Amino acid sequence: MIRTVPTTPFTDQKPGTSGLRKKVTVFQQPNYAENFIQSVFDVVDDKAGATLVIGGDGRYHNREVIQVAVRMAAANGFGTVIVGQGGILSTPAASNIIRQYGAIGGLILSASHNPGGPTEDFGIKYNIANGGPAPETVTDAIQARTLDIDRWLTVEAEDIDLNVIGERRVGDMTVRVIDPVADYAALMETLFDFDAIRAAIAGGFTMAFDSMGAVTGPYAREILENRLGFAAGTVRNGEPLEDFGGHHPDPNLVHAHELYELMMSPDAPDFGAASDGDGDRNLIIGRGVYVTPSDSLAMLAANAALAPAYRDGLKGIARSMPTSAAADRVAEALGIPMFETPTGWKFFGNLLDAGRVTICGEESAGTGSDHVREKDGLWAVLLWLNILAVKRQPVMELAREHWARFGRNYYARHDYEGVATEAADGLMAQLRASLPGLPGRAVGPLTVQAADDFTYIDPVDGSTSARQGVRILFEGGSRIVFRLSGTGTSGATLRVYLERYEAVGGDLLAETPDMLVDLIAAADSLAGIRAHTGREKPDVVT
Ligand code: G16
Repeated sequence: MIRTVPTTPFTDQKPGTSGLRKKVTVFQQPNYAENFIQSVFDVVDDKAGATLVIGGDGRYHNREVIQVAVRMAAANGFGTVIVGQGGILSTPAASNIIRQYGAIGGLILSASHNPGGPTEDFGIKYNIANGGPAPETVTDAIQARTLDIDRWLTVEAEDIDLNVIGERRVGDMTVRVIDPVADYAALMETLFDFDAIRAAIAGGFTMAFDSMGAVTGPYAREILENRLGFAAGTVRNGEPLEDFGGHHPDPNLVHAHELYELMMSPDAPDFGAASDGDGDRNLIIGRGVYVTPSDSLAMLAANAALAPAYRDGLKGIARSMPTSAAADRVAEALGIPMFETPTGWKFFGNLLDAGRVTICGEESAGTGSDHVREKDGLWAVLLWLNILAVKRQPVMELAREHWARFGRNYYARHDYEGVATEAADGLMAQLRASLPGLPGRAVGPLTVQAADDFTYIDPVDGSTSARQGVRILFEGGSRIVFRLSGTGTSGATLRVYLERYEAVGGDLLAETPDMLVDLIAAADSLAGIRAHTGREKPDVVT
């Protein structure tokens, strides 16, 4: 029996860079999650009898919302819901399952790298039939619906047992609880040379993988320890916990500092990696060398042909605008197209579907390929392992050879978190207003060559996305980008992206902070960061 529950709109349900993210307490308000889920269902065409995937990163409130969503899916006419055992599906695994089982879409319950727990963050994201995040046309329609919604639909039914694999009925709908890992692990075996990696391990190659108490634990244990044969204990913090063990599951040098310290110590294994809350981000650290996400994209692209899936070469590479131009030089050398998109994986979907790119990456620790339509943390780790196993080279040597061939894009991102929204908006407004007068202006030893607010015109469907970040380009190839994060849940986060290119023959082995001193000073002088935010230094440097 379908029950219609009257409701009134919430005005704060605009999806951000990656779905709707709020504090758990916001999602716990009566009707809050229900309104958003119903708004999604109201904009999905052809759902009668269709398959929907539901899964999440296991954070606090995951199971409750899954039960609500299952009942609502039954009332909205879906034929089948596929859900991961325990309510678990990493974001890339969910993307794969949507594609593999021909689902119409999926609800991914995650706030990604944001902390979890009763007072922390929760999120809901809708992915479409290609397995990728809903594009802006869809998220705009969802938001519009949240503003005039007046009812949501559900059925009277008991909670389903999420812990037991198998089929159940909820109303007229079938619910399949599946092993969250099996299909994903099988896909990885088709992409990479597992035998080459096994041979390297047999030859003494070691690694440490930090799951950060989040969703990748079961995936990493199965693939790295069970299938590849890394020693037990290679996967650390491998149990998905509702509060991630109190950690911030963001794989960067601040939050994964234990791994970083290990990799810089004399006891370091050959390779270190970490993944985030929902398994789509990655951190790569070689013995004694941190690889920035932008460099990782470039190095993976340059060597991808060593993995079976990419043996025939890449069709093209895409990166988000704030990501460094390191990959651009690889694309040029390979003679393939390079695309620059706004921040947000959803912007890669059209390029991947149209077969114009094979590999994509972002400075925010996301890399992936056309095997799914999400960034994929373990995929990046496995491609690194495949490359290192074939080349039989330490990360440090591979990185040095790469820079010697292509030059080096020194890069850092400075985050100012929890800034008052008005202060952050004021800073961006003043910066935007100053753009026309900047070209030609000297800032310390630097001279502005060009300055704009990035606008993207999608080469596949022609859609335009404006105001995607302020770019200030200097003579000589250095660059500063300013934008406000679209994934935070309290106040605003100002992101300042700093990049300096050092050509072949230049100073390729310097310390990054030393190389960025002039740019850091220029960022403050151009944007008045201290004056607007009252902050003396960034909260996080990655
Ligand atoms: C999301 C998006 C990414 C984006 C990142 C940072 O990642 O999927 O494409 O680069 O947010 O966005 P922002 O700078 O707006 O905070 P995730 O891992 O949080 O889903």
